[in-house]
Amino acid sequence: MPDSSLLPAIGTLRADFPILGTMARGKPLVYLDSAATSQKPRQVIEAITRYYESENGNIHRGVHYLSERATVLYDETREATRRFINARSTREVIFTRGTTEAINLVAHGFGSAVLRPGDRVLVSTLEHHSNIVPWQLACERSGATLAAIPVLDDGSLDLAAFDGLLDDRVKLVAVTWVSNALGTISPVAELVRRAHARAIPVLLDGAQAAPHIAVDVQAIGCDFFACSGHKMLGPTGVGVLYGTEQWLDRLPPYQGGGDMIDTVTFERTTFAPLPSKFEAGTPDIAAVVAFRAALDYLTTVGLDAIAAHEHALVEEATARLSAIPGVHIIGTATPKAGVVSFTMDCAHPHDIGTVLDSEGIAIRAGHHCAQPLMRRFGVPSTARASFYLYNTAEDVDALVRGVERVRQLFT
Ligand code: 7TS
Repeated sequence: MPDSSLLPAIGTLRADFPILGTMARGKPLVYLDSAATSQKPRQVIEAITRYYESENGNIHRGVHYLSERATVLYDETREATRRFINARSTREVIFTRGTTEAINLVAHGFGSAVLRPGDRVLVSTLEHHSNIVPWQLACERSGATLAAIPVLDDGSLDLAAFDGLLDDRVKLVAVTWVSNALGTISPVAELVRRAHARAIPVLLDGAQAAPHIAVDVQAIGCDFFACSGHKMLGPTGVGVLYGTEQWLDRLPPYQGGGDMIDTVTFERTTFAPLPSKFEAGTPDIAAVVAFRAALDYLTTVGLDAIAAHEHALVEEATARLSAIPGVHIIGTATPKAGVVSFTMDCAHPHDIGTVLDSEGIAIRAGHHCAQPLMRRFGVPSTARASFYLYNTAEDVDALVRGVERVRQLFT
Protein backbone atom coordinates (compact mmCIF):
# COMPACT_ATOMS: atom_id res chain seq x y z
CA MET A 1 0.00 0.00 0.00
CA PRO A 2 1.30 3.47 -0.73
CA ASP A 3 1.75 5.37 2.45
CA SER A 4 -0.71 8.27 2.43
CA SER A 5 1.35 9.82 5.19
CA LEU A 6 4.14 10.46 2.66
CA LEU A 7 2.54 13.86 2.43
CA PRO A 8 2.16 15.45 5.82
CA ALA A 9 -1.45 15.30 6.97
CA ILE A 10 -3.00 14.39 3.64
CA GLY A 11 -6.44 14.39 5.28
CA THR A 12 -6.01 18.06 6.19
CA LEU A 13 -4.65 18.78 2.74
CA ARG A 14 -7.68 17.17 1.06
CA ALA A 15 -9.94 19.33 3.19
CA ASP A 16 -8.45 22.33 1.37
CA PHE A 17 -10.09 21.11 -1.87
CA PRO A 18 -13.87 21.58 -1.53
CA ILE A 19 -14.66 19.64 -4.73
CA LEU A 20 -13.05 16.47 -3.37
CA GLY A 21 -15.87 16.23 -0.83
CA THR A 22 -18.60 16.28 -3.51
CA MET A 23 -20.48 13.44 -5.21
CA ALA A 24 -20.35 12.39 -8.87
CA ARG A 25 -23.18 10.17 -10.24
CA GLY A 26 -24.35 9.69 -6.64
CA LYS A 27 -20.94 8.33 -5.52
CA PRO A 28 -18.12 10.07 -3.65
CA LEU A 29 -15.91 11.69 -6.30
CA VAL A 30 -12.62 9.95 -7.06
CA TYR A 31 -10.70 12.45 -9.16
CA LEU A 32 -8.01 10.85 -11.34
CA ASP A 33 -7.86 13.41 -14.16
CA SER A 34 -5.44 15.99 -12.80
CA ALA A 35 -3.33 15.82 -15.97
CA ALA A 36 -6.30 17.44 -17.75
CA THR A 37 -6.78 20.00 -15.01
CA SER A 38 -6.05 19.97 -11.30
CA GLN A 39 -8.59 20.74 -8.63
CA LYS A 40 -8.22 24.00 -6.70
CA PRO A 41 -7.56 24.56 -3.02
CA ARG A 42 -9.71 26.95 -1.03
CA GLN A 43 -6.75 29.35 -0.90
CA VAL A 44 -6.92 29.81 -4.69
CA ILE A 45 -10.71 30.05 -4.80
CA GLU A 46 -10.64 32.63 -1.99
CA ALA A 47 -7.94 34.64 -3.77
CA ILE A 48 -10.23 34.95 -6.82
CA THR A 49 -13.18 36.03 -4.68
CA ARG A 50 -11.06 38.45 -2.68
CA TYR A 51 -9.68 39.96 -5.86
CA TYR A 52 -13.14 40.69 -7.29
CA GLU A 53 -14.61 41.77 -3.95
CA SER A 54 -11.89 44.17 -2.88
CA GLU A 55 -8.93 44.45 -5.27
CA ASN A 56 -10.28 44.68 -8.83
CA GLY A 57 -8.81 47.37 -11.08
CA ASN A 58 -7.00 47.44 -14.40
CA ILE A 59 -3.23 47.14 -14.19
CA HIS A 60 -0.37 49.37 -15.29
CA ARG A 61 -2.55 52.36 -16.16
CA GLY A 62 -4.42 53.95 -13.30
CA VAL A 63 -3.32 56.36 -10.62
CA HIS A 64 -6.16 55.37 -8.33
CA TYR A 65 -5.94 53.03 -5.37
CA LEU A 66 -7.48 49.91 -6.93
CA SER A 67 -5.43 50.13 -10.11
CA GLU A 68 -2.27 50.47 -8.05
CA ARG A 69 -3.35 47.59 -5.81
CA ALA A 70 -4.11 45.26 -8.76
CA THR A 71 -0.81 46.23 -10.38
CA VAL A 72 1.14 45.38 -7.22
CA LEU A 73 -0.60 42.00 -6.90
CA TYR A 74 -0.01 41.21 -10.59
CA ASP A 75 3.65 42.15 -10.40
CA GLU A 76 4.11 40.23 -7.14
CA THR A 77 2.85 37.10 -8.90
CA ARG A 78 5.43 37.64 -11.61
CA GLU A 79 8.15 37.74 -8.97
CA ALA A 80 6.70 34.63 -7.25
CA THR A 81 6.69 32.87 -10.63
CA ARG A 82 10.27 33.92 -11.30
CA ARG A 83 11.26 32.37 -7.97
CA PHE A 84 9.19 29.22 -8.60
CA ILE A 85 11.03 28.43 -11.86
CA ASN A 86 14.26 30.20 -10.84
CA ALA A 87 14.41 32.60 -13.79
CA ARG A 88 17.11 35.28 -13.64
CA SER A 89 14.75 38.19 -14.00
CA THR A 90 11.03 39.01 -14.11
CA ARG A 91 11.72 40.31 -17.63
CA GLU A 92 11.96 36.65 -18.62
CA VAL A 93 8.50 35.74 -17.24
CA ILE A 94 5.59 36.37 -19.62
CA PHE A 95 2.02 35.66 -18.56
CA THR A 96 -0.08 33.92 -21.21
CA ARG A 97 -3.42 32.10 -21.21
CA GLY A 98 -1.62 28.79 -20.84
CA THR A 99 0.96 26.47 -22.34
CA THR A 100 -0.75 26.50 -25.72
CA GLU A 101 -0.57 30.26 -26.03
CA ALA A 102 3.01 30.31 -24.73
CA ILE A 103 4.15 27.86 -27.42
CA ASN A 104 2.19 29.69 -30.12
CA LEU A 105 3.90 32.93 -29.09
CA VAL A 106 7.35 31.43 -29.60
CA ALA A 107 6.34 29.56 -32.78
CA HIS A 108 4.93 32.77 -34.25
CA GLY A 109 8.19 34.59 -33.51
CA PHE A 110 10.34 31.81 -34.91
CA GLY A 111 8.13 31.56 -38.00
CA SER A 112 8.69 35.19 -38.87
CA ALA A 113 12.12 36.08 -37.42
CA VAL A 114 14.21 32.91 -37.30
CA LEU A 115 13.10 30.08 -39.58
CA ARG A 116 14.07 30.12 -43.23
CA PRO A 117 13.41 27.67 -46.10
CA GLY A 118 15.33 24.45 -45.51
CA ASP A 119 15.51 24.92 -41.72
CA ARG A 120 14.12 22.35 -39.31
CA VAL A 121 12.22 22.28 -36.06
CA LEU A 122 12.72 19.12 -34.04
CA VAL A 123 9.88 17.95 -31.78
CA SER A 124 9.33 14.44 -30.39
CA THR A 125 6.79 11.66 -30.81
CA LEU A 126 5.73 12.26 -27.18
CA GLU A 127 4.31 15.70 -27.89
CA HIS A 128 0.86 17.03 -27.10
CA HIS A 129 -0.69 18.56 -30.23
CA SER A 130 -0.03 22.00 -28.80
CA ASN A 131 3.70 21.40 -29.25
CA ILE A 132 3.24 20.09 -32.81
CA VAL A 133 0.63 22.18 -34.58
CA PRO A 134 2.08 25.66 -33.82
CA TRP A 135 5.39 24.47 -35.30
CA GLN A 136 3.66 23.09 -38.38
CA LEU A 137 2.05 26.49 -38.87
CA ALA A 138 5.41 28.24 -38.39
CA CYS A 139 7.04 25.83 -40.83
CA GLU A 140 4.32 26.43 -43.44
CA ARG A 141 4.85 30.18 -43.18
CA SER A 142 8.63 30.02 -43.35
CA GLY A 143 9.39 27.06 -45.62
CA ALA A 144 11.02 25.12 -42.77
CA THR A 145 10.17 21.48 -42.02
CA LEU A 146 9.23 19.53 -38.91
CA ALA A 147 10.91 16.34 -37.72
CA ALA A 148 10.20 14.17 -34.67
CA ILE A 149 12.51 12.31 -32.30
CA PRO A 150 11.22 8.72 -32.16
CA VAL A 151 10.35 6.91 -28.90
CA LEU A 152 11.40 3.46 -27.77
CA ASP A 153 8.92 0.72 -26.88
CA ASP A 154 8.91 1.71 -23.19
CA GLY A 155 7.80 5.26 -24.07
CA SER A 156 11.16 6.95 -23.54
CA LEU A 157 12.88 9.14 -26.11
CA ASP A 158 15.35 7.44 -28.46
CA LEU A 159 18.41 9.46 -27.50
CA ALA A 160 20.64 7.85 -30.14
CA ALA A 161 18.14 8.87 -32.81
CA PHE A 162 18.05 12.36 -31.27
CA ASP A 163 21.80 12.68 -31.76
CA GLY A 164 21.41 11.59 -35.36
CA LEU A 165 18.74 14.21 -36.02
CA LEU A 166 20.75 17.10 -34.55
CA ASP A 167 22.28 18.64 -37.63
CA ASP A 168 22.92 22.15 -38.92
CA ARG A 169 19.42 22.46 -40.36
CA VAL A 170 17.83 22.28 -36.88
CA LYS A 171 17.01 25.77 -35.57
CA LEU A 172 15.02 24.71 -32.51
CA VAL A 173 14.36 21.63 -30.40
CA ALA A 174 10.85 21.76 -28.84
CA VAL A 175 10.09 18.85 -26.53
CA THR A 176 7.85 17.95 -23.64
CA TRP A 177 9.45 17.43 -20.23
CA VAL A 178 6.73 15.02 -19.07
CA SER A 179 4.43 13.17 -21.48
CA ASN A 180 0.77 13.82 -20.70
CA ALA A 181 -0.29 10.52 -22.27
CA LEU A 182 2.33 8.16 -20.76
CA GLY A 183 3.92 10.04 -17.88
CA THR A 184 7.45 9.57 -19.24
CA ILE A 185 9.89 12.10 -17.76
CA SER A 186 12.49 13.00 -20.38
CA PRO A 187 16.11 13.81 -19.44
CA VAL A 188 15.69 17.45 -20.37
CA ALA A 189 18.98 18.78 -18.97
CA GLU A 190 20.81 16.22 -21.11
CA LEU A 191 18.74 17.12 -24.19
CA VAL A 192 19.59 20.78 -23.66
CA ARG A 193 23.27 19.95 -23.22
CA ARG A 194 23.38 18.02 -26.51
CA ALA A 195 21.40 20.66 -28.44
CA HIS A 196 23.46 23.54 -27.03
CA ALA A 197 26.65 21.74 -28.01
CA ARG A 198 25.47 22.53 -31.56
CA ALA A 199 24.19 26.01 -30.60
CA ILE A 200 20.55 24.92 -31.05
CA PRO A 201 18.04 26.52 -28.66
CA VAL A 202 15.55 24.37 -26.73
CA LEU A 203 11.92 24.96 -25.76
CA LEU A 204 10.49 22.76 -23.01
CA ASP A 205 6.77 22.10 -22.78
CA GLY A 206 6.45 21.99 -19.01
CA ALA A 207 2.65 21.66 -18.80
CA GLN A 208 2.93 18.27 -17.07
CA ALA A 209 6.25 18.96 -15.36
CA ALA A 210 5.60 22.14 -13.39
CA PRO A 211 2.79 20.58 -11.29
CA HIS A 212 5.03 17.68 -10.21
CA ILE A 213 8.74 18.52 -10.46
CA ALA A 214 10.75 21.38 -8.97
CA VAL A 215 11.64 23.55 -11.98
CA ASP A 216 14.98 25.36 -12.25
CA VAL A 217 15.23 26.84 -15.74
CA GLN A 218 18.77 28.06 -15.12
CA ALA A 219 20.03 24.68 -13.95
CA ILE A 220 18.42 22.98 -16.97
CA GLY A 221 19.64 25.73 -19.26
CA CYS A 222 16.58 25.74 -21.55
CA ASP A 223 15.90 28.78 -23.72
CA PHE A 224 12.11 28.62 -23.36
CA PHE A 225 9.78 26.92 -20.89
CA ALA A 226 5.98 26.88 -20.89
CA CYS A 227 3.40 25.80 -18.32
CA SER A 228 -0.31 26.18 -17.44
CA GLY A 229 -1.62 27.51 -14.12
CA HIS A 230 -4.73 25.33 -14.18
CA LYS A 231 -2.72 22.10 -14.03
CA MET A 232 -0.81 23.31 -10.96
CA LEU A 233 -3.70 24.14 -8.59
CA GLY A 234 -4.22 27.56 -10.16
CA PRO A 235 -7.13 29.00 -12.11
CA THR A 236 -7.74 28.60 -15.83
CA GLY A 237 -6.72 31.57 -17.96
CA VAL A 238 -3.14 31.94 -16.78
CA GLY A 239 0.02 30.31 -18.02
CA VAL A 240 3.69 31.13 -18.12
CA LEU A 241 6.23 31.55 -20.86
CA TYR A 242 9.81 31.73 -19.67
CA GLY A 243 12.35 32.81 -22.26
CA THR A 244 15.88 34.07 -21.92
CA GLU A 245 16.14 37.82 -22.41
CA GLN A 246 18.42 37.25 -25.35
CA TRP A 247 15.73 35.25 -27.19
CA LEU A 248 12.72 37.29 -26.10
CA ASP A 249 14.45 40.47 -27.27
CA ARG A 250 15.04 38.88 -30.64
CA LEU A 251 11.46 37.67 -31.21
CA PRO A 252 8.81 40.07 -32.56
CA PRO A 253 5.62 40.83 -30.57
CA TYR A 254 2.92 38.18 -30.82
CA GLN A 255 -0.07 40.52 -30.53
CA GLY A 256 -0.34 44.28 -30.78
CA GLY A 257 -2.41 46.47 -28.49
CA GLY A 258 -2.44 48.28 -25.20
CA ASP A 259 0.32 47.89 -22.59
CA MET A 260 2.89 46.52 -25.06
CA ILE A 261 3.92 49.79 -26.72
CA ASP A 262 6.38 52.56 -26.01
CA THR A 263 5.14 55.16 -28.52
CA VAL A 264 2.56 54.89 -31.28
CA THR A 265 2.18 57.11 -34.34
CA PHE A 266 0.36 56.16 -37.53
CA GLU A 267 3.75 55.77 -39.17
CA ARG A 268 5.49 53.64 -36.60
CA THR A 269 5.20 51.98 -33.19
CA THR A 270 8.00 51.24 -30.79
CA PHE A 271 7.49 48.48 -28.29
CA ALA A 272 7.64 48.34 -24.53
CA PRO A 273 10.55 46.49 -22.95
CA LEU A 274 10.17 42.93 -21.64
CA PRO A 275 7.92 41.48 -20.36
CA SER A 276 5.23 43.99 -21.48
CA LYS A 277 6.19 43.57 -25.15
CA PHE A 278 4.45 40.19 -25.09
CA GLU A 279 1.45 41.09 -22.93
CA ALA A 280 -0.91 43.07 -25.15
CA GLY A 281 -4.30 44.03 -23.76
CA THR A 282 -5.89 43.42 -20.39
CA PRO A 283 -4.82 39.99 -19.16
CA ASP A 284 -6.77 37.66 -16.86
CA ILE A 285 -5.68 39.66 -13.83
CA ALA A 286 -7.78 37.68 -11.34
CA ALA A 287 -6.29 34.41 -12.57
CA VAL A 288 -2.73 35.75 -12.36
CA VAL A 289 -3.32 37.09 -8.84
CA ALA A 290 -4.84 33.78 -7.68
CA PHE A 291 -2.02 31.83 -9.36
CA ARG A 292 0.18 33.30 -6.64
CA ALA A 293 -1.86 31.37 -4.05
CA ALA A 294 -1.33 28.16 -6.06
CA LEU A 295 2.44 28.71 -6.19
CA ASP A 296 2.50 29.38 -2.45
CA TYR A 297 0.49 26.21 -1.83
CA LEU A 298 2.82 24.03 -3.93
CA THR A 299 5.88 25.57 -2.32
CA THR A 300 4.53 25.04 1.19
CA VAL A 301 3.75 21.36 0.58
CA GLY A 302 7.01 20.94 -1.35
CA LEU A 303 7.48 19.60 -4.89
CA ASP A 304 9.76 16.79 -3.70
CA ALA A 305 7.15 15.53 -1.24
CA ILE A 306 4.48 15.76 -3.94
CA ALA A 307 6.64 13.80 -6.41
CA ALA A 308 7.37 11.05 -3.85
CA HIS A 309 3.69 10.75 -2.94
CA GLU A 310 2.59 10.48 -6.58
CA HIS A 311 5.35 8.03 -7.35
CA ALA A 312 4.09 5.68 -4.64
CA LEU A 313 0.52 5.90 -5.98
CA VAL A 314 1.62 5.31 -9.59
CA GLU A 315 3.73 2.29 -8.60
CA GLU A 316 0.86 0.79 -6.66
CA ALA A 317 -1.70 1.42 -9.41
CA THR A 318 0.66 0.05 -12.08
CA ALA A 319 1.40 -3.13 -10.15
CA ARG A 320 -2.25 -3.86 -9.36
CA LEU A 321 -3.64 -3.00 -12.80
CA SER A 322 -0.92 -5.08 -14.52
CA ALA A 323 -2.02 -8.07 -12.45
CA ILE A 324 -5.53 -7.94 -13.97
CA PRO A 325 -5.71 -10.27 -17.01
CA GLY A 326 -6.09 -8.39 -20.30
CA VAL A 327 -4.85 -5.05 -18.95
CA HIS A 328 -1.86 -3.52 -20.77
CA ILE A 329 0.09 -0.60 -19.39
CA ILE A 330 1.22 1.75 -22.19
CA GLY A 331 4.46 3.50 -21.26
CA THR A 332 6.68 1.67 -18.81
CA ALA A 333 9.74 3.92 -18.83
CA THR A 334 11.26 5.14 -15.60
CA PRO A 335 11.19 7.74 -14.26
CA LYS A 336 7.53 8.53 -14.69
CA ALA A 337 5.30 11.30 -13.34
CA GLY A 338 1.76 10.81 -12.00
CA VAL A 339 0.18 9.05 -15.00
CA VAL A 340 -0.93 5.46 -15.64
CA SER A 341 -2.12 4.86 -19.21
CA PHE A 342 -3.64 1.49 -20.11
CA THR A 343 -5.78 -0.49 -22.49
CA MET A 344 -7.93 -3.59 -21.91
CA ASP A 345 -8.46 -6.48 -24.32
CA CYS A 346 -12.15 -6.68 -23.46
CA ALA A 347 -13.18 -3.03 -23.62
CA HIS A 348 -12.55 0.19 -25.52
CA PRO A 349 -11.06 3.02 -23.42
CA HIS A 350 -14.30 4.99 -23.74
CA ASP A 351 -16.22 2.05 -22.27
CA ILE A 352 -13.68 1.88 -19.43
CA GLY A 353 -14.15 5.61 -18.81
CA THR A 354 -17.94 5.29 -18.87
CA VAL A 355 -18.05 2.38 -16.41
CA LEU A 356 -15.64 4.16 -14.05
CA ASP A 357 -17.65 7.35 -14.35
CA SER A 358 -20.77 5.49 -13.21
CA GLU A 359 -18.78 4.70 -10.04
CA GLY A 360 -17.89 8.37 -9.52
CA ILE A 361 -14.32 7.86 -10.79
CA ALA A 362 -12.99 10.49 -13.21
CA ILE A 363 -10.32 9.32 -15.65
CA ARG A 364 -9.62 10.41 -19.21
CA ALA A 365 -10.19 8.15 -22.19
CA GLY A 366 -9.04 9.15 -25.67
CA HIS A 367 -5.97 10.06 -27.65
CA HIS A 368 -4.96 12.72 -25.10
CA CYS A 369 -4.20 15.19 -27.89
CA ALA A 370 -1.22 13.02 -28.77
CA GLN A 371 -2.33 11.20 -31.93
CA PRO A 372 1.18 10.58 -33.32
CA LEU A 373 2.10 8.90 -30.02
CA MET A 374 -1.04 6.71 -30.08
CA ARG A 375 -0.14 5.71 -33.64
CA ARG A 376 3.38 4.80 -32.48
CA PHE A 377 1.91 2.37 -29.96
CA GLY A 378 -0.69 1.04 -32.41
CA VAL A 379 -3.69 2.10 -30.33
CA PRO A 380 -6.38 4.65 -31.17
CA SER A 381 -6.65 5.72 -27.55
CA THR A 382 -5.94 4.73 -23.95
CA ALA A 383 -7.57 5.04 -20.55
CA ARG A 384 -5.51 7.36 -18.37
CA ALA A 385 -5.56 7.76 -14.61
CA SER A 386 -3.54 10.73 -13.40
CA PHE A 387 -2.62 11.38 -9.79
CA TYR A 388 -1.84 14.47 -7.79
CA LEU A 389 -0.99 15.48 -4.26
CA TYR A 390 -4.56 15.04 -2.99
CA ASN A 391 -5.00 11.44 -4.21
CA THR A 392 -4.87 8.58 -1.73
CA ALA A 393 -4.36 4.83 -1.55
CA GLU A 394 -8.17 4.57 -1.39
CA ASP A 395 -8.36 6.25 -4.80
CA VAL A 396 -6.08 3.51 -6.18
CA ASP A 397 -8.37 0.89 -4.58
CA ALA A 398 -11.39 2.49 -6.26
CA LEU A 399 -9.62 2.53 -9.65
CA VAL A 400 -8.64 -1.13 -9.39
CA ARG A 401 -12.16 -2.13 -8.29
CA GLY A 402 -13.60 -0.15 -11.21
CA VAL A 403 -11.30 -1.81 -13.75
CA GLU A 404 -12.21 -5.24 -12.33
CA ARG A 405 -15.86 -4.32 -12.79
CA VAL A 406 -15.18 -3.42 -16.44
CA ARG A 407 -13.67 -6.87 -16.91
CA GLN A 408 -16.72 -8.56 -15.38
CA LEU A 409 -19.09 -6.53 -17.54
CA PHE A 410 -17.24 -7.04 -20.84
CA THR A 411 -16.10 -10.67 -20.63
N1 7TS B 1 1.36 20.30 -23.30
C1 7TS B 1 1.11 19.20 -22.57
C2 7TS B 1 2.22 18.22 -22.30
C3 7TS B 1 -0.17 19.00 -22.05
O1 7TS B 1 -0.40 17.93 -21.32
C4 7TS B 1 -1.19 19.96 -22.33
C5 7TS B 1 -2.60 19.75 -21.87
C6 7TS B 1 -0.86 21.09 -23.07
C7 7TS B 1 0.43 21.23 -23.55
C8 7TS B 1 -1.83 22.18 -23.34
O2 7TS B 1 -2.11 22.85 -22.16
P1 7TS B 1 -3.20 24.04 -22.12
O3 7TS B 1 -3.33 24.35 -20.67
O4 7TS B 1 -2.68 25.16 -22.92
O5 7TS B 1 -4.45 23.46 -22.72
N2 7TS B 1 -2.92 18.42 -21.61
C9 7TS B 1 -4.17 17.91 -21.39
C10 7TS B 1 -4.39 16.58 -21.07
O6 7TS B 1 -3.51 15.74 -20.95
N3 7TS B 1 -5.71 16.38 -20.91
O7 7TS B 1 -6.34 17.54 -21.12
C11 7TS B 1 -5.40 18.50 -21.41
